[in-house]
Amino acid sequence: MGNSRSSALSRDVLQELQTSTTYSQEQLFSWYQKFLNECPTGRISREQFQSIYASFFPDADPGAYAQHVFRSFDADSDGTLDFKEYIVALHLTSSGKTVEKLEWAFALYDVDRNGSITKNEIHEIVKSIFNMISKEDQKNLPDDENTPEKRTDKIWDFFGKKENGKITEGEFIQGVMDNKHILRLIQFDKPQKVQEKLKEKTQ
Ligand SMILES: [Ca+2]
Ligand SMILES: [Ca+2]
Repeated sequence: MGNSRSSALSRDVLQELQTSTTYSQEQLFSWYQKFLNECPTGRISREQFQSIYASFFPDADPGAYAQHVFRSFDADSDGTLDFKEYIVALHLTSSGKTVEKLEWAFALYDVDRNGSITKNEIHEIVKSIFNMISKEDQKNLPDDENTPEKRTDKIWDFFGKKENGKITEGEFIQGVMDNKHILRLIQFDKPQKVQEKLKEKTQ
């Protein structure tokens, strides 16, 4: 199991998490112990993260989407999720405020992390979402959003940008807050369920 360095939760991290989430010190301590039981190294690798997704989508191909979600949680881009990143992710996707969730959605769609979203980036994420929707369910989607291309066009048109334009974080958050249809188009509810499962596992 972990050595002394990985088995103690540092005061700094604890304080930061108490400030940035609504979790109590007791909750954080108890999650940390469980996190270490599941991940003795104190870090979740991209492969572990993807395999969790794969286990929830046995009939689909969640690989690409899982990669994007992982990137959006890996705040320091070191290729692993440490306890802090993991708790921030849980908080965002479960109990976070709408605006925080949209900040996270923006990070998910900003594939190259340059602070704005292009139409190509929307297409990339929407494609990965479609890989997780069964062919059967795809048939039930409205005509103007039943392919990744159509859905991308619909989202892009809503923001009123030129084909090669960019959406800033502020525009993205305000736009989605103003229009619930766009919220539905940019998200996929099953990853939410995965997050809840992850949370159950650590509670
Ligand atoms: Ca990291
Ligand atoms: Ca970008």
